[in-house]
Amino acid sequence: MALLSIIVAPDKRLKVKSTRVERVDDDVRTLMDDMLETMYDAPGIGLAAPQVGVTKRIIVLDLARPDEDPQPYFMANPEVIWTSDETAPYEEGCLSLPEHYAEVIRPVAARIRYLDRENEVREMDTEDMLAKCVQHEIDHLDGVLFVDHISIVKRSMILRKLTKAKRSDSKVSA
Ligand code: GNR
Ligand code: NI
Repeated sequence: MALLSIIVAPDKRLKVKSTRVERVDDDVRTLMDDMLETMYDAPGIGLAAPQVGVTKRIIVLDLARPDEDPQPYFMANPEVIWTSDETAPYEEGCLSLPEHYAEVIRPVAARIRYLDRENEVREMDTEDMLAKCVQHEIDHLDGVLFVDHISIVKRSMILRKLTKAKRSDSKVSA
């Protein structure tokens, strides 16, 4: 197991469309395990491979609370195959947009098809926070961040602050 470093926006690597995995083999499983460890360490409730510099369609999730048993999901090539007509706002955060939050409107329920850790095709019905999180992770695989769903004014403000933070970080470490 290894901790991977998480890419922070603005960064071109977060805008790339990731490619499908052919099959979930040992290499993909190792990446999934490292991503899960990185996500727990952050901590976060989801992580997509492009956030750790790998442009493959792989995500991990675990929405269990700290006092509950872990409940990790490993997904390759996840696809949204149905969404509810009903939408609702939900306050989203992102490990690639640290310390910034905004309300994003998405469907409240979604059916997802994916390959699991054993390379088996599965379908899962999600709702509420899980549905929001899966849609957020699949967006990453298409180079989309939650700020791409909010007003350009709010998006520009968040990205400007992150650009400034990067500049002052590099001054400290230089
Ligand atoms: O840890 C995370 N929390 C979160 C909260 C609301 C909606 C989505 C998320 S996902 C985020 C981790 C992350 O950046 N995944 O890509
Ligand atoms: Ni994210």
